[in-house]
Amino acid sequence: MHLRIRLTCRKYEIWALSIFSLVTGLYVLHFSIALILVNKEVPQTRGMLYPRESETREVRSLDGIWNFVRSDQANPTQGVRDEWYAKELSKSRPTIPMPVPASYNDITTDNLRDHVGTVWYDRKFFVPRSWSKDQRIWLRFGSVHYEAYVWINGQKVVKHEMGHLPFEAEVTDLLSYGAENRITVMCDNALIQTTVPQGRITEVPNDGGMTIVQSYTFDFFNYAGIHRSVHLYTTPRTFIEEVEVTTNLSKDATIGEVFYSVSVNGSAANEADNVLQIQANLYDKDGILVANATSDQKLGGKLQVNPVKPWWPYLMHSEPGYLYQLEIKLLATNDELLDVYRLKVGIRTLSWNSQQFLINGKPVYFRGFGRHEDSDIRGKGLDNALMVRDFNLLKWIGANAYRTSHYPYSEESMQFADEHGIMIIDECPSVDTENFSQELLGKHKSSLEQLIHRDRNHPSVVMWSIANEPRTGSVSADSYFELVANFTRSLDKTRPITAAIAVSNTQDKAGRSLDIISFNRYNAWYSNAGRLDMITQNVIDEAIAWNKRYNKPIIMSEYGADTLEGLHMQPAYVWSEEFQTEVFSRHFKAFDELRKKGWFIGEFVWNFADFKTAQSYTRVGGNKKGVFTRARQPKAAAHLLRKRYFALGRDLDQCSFPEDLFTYIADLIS
Ligand code: BDP
Repeated sequence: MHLRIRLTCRKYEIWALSIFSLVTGLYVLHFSIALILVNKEVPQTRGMLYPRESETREVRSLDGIWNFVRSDQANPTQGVRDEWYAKELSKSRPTIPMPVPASYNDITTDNLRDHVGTVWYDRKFFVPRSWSKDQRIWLRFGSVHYEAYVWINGQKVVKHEMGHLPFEAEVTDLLSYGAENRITVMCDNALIQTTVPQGRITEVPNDGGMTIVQSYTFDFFNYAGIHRSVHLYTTPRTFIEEVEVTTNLSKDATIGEVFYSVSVNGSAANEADNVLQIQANLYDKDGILVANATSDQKLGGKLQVNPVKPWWPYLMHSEPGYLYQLEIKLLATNDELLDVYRLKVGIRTLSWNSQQFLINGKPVYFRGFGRHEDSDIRGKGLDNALMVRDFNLLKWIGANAYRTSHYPYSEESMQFADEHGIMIIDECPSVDTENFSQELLGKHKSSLEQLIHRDRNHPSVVMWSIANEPRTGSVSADSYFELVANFTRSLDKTRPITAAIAVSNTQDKAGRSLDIISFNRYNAWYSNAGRLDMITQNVIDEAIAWNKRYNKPIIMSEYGADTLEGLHMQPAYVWSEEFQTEVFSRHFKAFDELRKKGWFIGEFVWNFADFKTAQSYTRVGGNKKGVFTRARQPKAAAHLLRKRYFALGRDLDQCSFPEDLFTYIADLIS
């Protein structure tokens, strides 16, 4: 039997055998010819507010060292069949220690890195006796890549497909209180043609017979595992389940408005004679109450702040990233306090037209990066030290934006971007999208639904990116992206939609459905390698062509050159630090020409830092297009880029130069 079918059966078997009874069907090969796509509903996420402590809520981390087992590649469903979740993993198989959060791939010294299929994690934890009292307990994962199955004390809890996005389930009735409990997670890294992102699994001959190989066209390593924190948290029986916030500013930007709407979950919400109320209090950075309101019956309302401090991006204002704290109190009829949840709110407006993108009425010129969540050893695992270092570098270099290429980044980094005034183009995990199918469309839409549900309250999120380098030249791409874009718009009308496109502007079929056109191009690298004299005019011509075709604002969302730190060659030669510096400089010339046209609104270097990819003869230990090394140290081009980003900041937004921007050379040069 062909492996794809065998794997299909195996996967099918997992679902059929599993206590989840989630029989979702076979892997299907899809051909994009004459595809008729139907706009079906997608499941809506509920709840999942970031876990925060308050006087009514407790949060407990389950991060730490877990026990880990890898399944046999040829037998990925064995653990489900043999019910490994029913007892400690170590009773079924020898376990090894595995850190959480982290990718598992680079932790061991054997070939776990290239494992395809399922792996298992478990750990024990105590639940205090006090938690048994009249409240609800939730288990929440920041992200598990790609698919997760979770059990508590051997009982099914939740299944979630799609990495980089949170999921949770109530576990109140599954826990033992004042006693030890066990959590078991099975994680599957297999990507196929109907996962987001797509991949392939094939069976190929090797020296030992046959082996299973995972392949994908996207250019970053398919790290897997429990990538972000695992939390247990408590809520009252009736609790604040959702908070949605939008903001507005008066024309002169002196008065701010915060619109909030709240959903409540719990029995008290359903009792006819119990009129729940929301008390909303808004505090400024010094903790001073600046606005408050008590909703009358409706679970929502408006707060007015006068005078307001709007949220501004870094280097566009002397006090960027200004955040208020919104306190939401849920009260019962008798004024009994049921629940309290607090979140940060930035007050700002976004608008766009065929030429510009504006924040608080001021045109924005993006100067930023495409990035990756990637580092040595921990792979894509959340790492606060790395996150803070990255933000320090972003600010050092004078960037005001980045794109979460090519998947949603951690919630902690979104909060950090809010605080620091870094604008985010928030990308869903659809990368190199092809072989468009109804099933893929459903999952693609679901990825956007989950992303928007998670990130809609972040002032830093200024745009949604619905794909990176989709194959938008095909006929089916036309209706596919129209459906994806319209769906995104139906969820959020306050932000524009883009996609980073790599097909030529004459072939593209997605641009008509977008608000802002972003294009990726590697002049002097993938085309005309080494030809520094073939960059500037090509970039100008292509940007003009995109604008002519769609009459929309244009961003260059990727450009760059692989660069081996420490390799110096004069005259510049590919892979050298001189070459990267020259490539940047030739692009800057093009960007300055384009800026004069009024509709060119941003430049994003590829990439912020070097990152790991699948093995290939074009990659030396990974993709080296970083302006910083993987260890987050600057390459020569970083110093050039820094001068440009601050020069743009001063010219466009009147920011001041850092004292060390220019190195003293001689009195003669000013
Ligand atoms: C672009 C992709 C990006 C790659 C980059 C490259 O969007 O993910 O890493 O090329 O090849 O096409 O460096």
